[in-house]
Amino acid sequence: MDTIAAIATPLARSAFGIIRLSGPETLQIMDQLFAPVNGKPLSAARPRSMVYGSVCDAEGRVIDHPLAVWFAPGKSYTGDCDAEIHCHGSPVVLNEVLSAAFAAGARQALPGEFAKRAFLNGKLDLTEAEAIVDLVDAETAEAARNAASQVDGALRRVAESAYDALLDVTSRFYAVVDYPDEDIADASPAETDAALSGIERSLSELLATYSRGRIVKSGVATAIIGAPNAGKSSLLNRLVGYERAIVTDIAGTTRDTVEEKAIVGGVLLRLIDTAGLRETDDTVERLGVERSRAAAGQAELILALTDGTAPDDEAVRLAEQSGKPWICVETKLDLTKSGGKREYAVKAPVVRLSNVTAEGFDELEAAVAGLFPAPPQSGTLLTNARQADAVTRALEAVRSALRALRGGMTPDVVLTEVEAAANALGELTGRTAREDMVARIFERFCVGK
Ligand SMILES: Nc1nc2c(ncn2[C@@H]2O[C@H](COP(=O)(O)OP(=O)(O)OP(=O)(O)O)[C@@H](O)[C@H]2O)c(=O)[nH]1
Ligand SMILES: [Mg+2]
Repeated sequence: MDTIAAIATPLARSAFGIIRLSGPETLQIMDQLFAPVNGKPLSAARPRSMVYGSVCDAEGRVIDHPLAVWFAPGKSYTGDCDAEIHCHGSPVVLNEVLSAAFAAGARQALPGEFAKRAFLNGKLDLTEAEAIVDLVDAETAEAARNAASQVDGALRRVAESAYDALLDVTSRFYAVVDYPDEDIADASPAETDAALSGIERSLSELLATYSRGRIVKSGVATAIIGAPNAGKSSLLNRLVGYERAIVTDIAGTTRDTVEEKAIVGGVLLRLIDTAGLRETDDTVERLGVERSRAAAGQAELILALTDGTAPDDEAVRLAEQSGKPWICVETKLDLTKSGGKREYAVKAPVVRLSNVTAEGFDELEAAVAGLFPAPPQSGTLLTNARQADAVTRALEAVRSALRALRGGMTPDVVLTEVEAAANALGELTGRTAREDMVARIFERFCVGK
């Protein structure tokens, strides 16, 4: 195994920047690069304690005065010997120090290579490794909280306990199949049924978290539709907090779709502002209107706008027919307050708001939060398709095993299904993951992770 090095922080001017090393040569390389002020080499310093000193470039000229720390094998992130150099955050300094590390024998780390080594050394399972990426990429507090408890093993524990329960079932079967003459207290079909039913329940609960997990991680695709001048672009701008889209009093201002993310009611929305829905002879606008309909078709949430001063309910009808979650939004409340309220006979929350005064936005936030309620506890949300796929296959196999058992099939048929379930769950945590799959997961990481 060789020793790898990478810049672990963004290459931008900042207070600090960190270079990370891992592998058997780490301490030799550090002793060449880094001269502690106390005169003792870093390798003689206590692990896990910061040492102040200077670093030199490849020609031996001092380039920075950083802090350095090393971690002993077995007591490090990767499980191998690791070190970090905390430099001042100058991209030039960081690149020079990295070059000096290469000159001293390290090589550039590949994306995710530190985390992959940690996985191969048994320091992390795949759910924990994936959660590190999710934590760094988190766009809402809920996403960060979920990722943080997954880094801490929340999902691994659920998966492992189901995995262990499956192994327990298989081991009883093997005992009976392999030693038919021994008087082994084999599990009765009723006990096996109870064990498998328990696993079935916990896996289906886990799988049910995926819809929330996807929302938490990737956000909800949200189409803002309505007649021209209904206030779609004004609403987008309000929600994102700056003048993202052009707003004018000319009907047909927005032609193309405009996308921006915003957190509304604690939910990350991927908002799509669209062209106003109307019949038109203008070629460009007509293409825009087609895009509006397509956006509504692909959305997971529709905000159907209707202008409180000029009722036109086409968007409301479109949303209602879509069968998707939607909110009926009447705009221009500041102009309609004195008049009577229009009533909407719709099966969706109705919100009246003003893009000018911002009145009614709390109600909009509440309506979104009501459509996508947060689960009571986080940490065991499945957040990616790979995880959901593994759990789906495990669940299907457990259900087949139960069917075989209840249908009075021979034990080996049940056993085959139980083993298939254990294998699928093993992929979730990485116990039984194939090498190419593991490689693909870590390629998603950035360099230095
Ligand atoms: N008084 C008032 N004016 C609003 C409100 N919302 C939008 N407007 C005005 O209505 C006009 C149209 O607003 P836009 O946000 O461009 O409407 P749009 O739905 O994006 O229109 P198109 O892009 O043409 O489809 C602008 O003059 C806005 O200032 C509101 O809540 N109250
Ligand atoms: Mg617009």
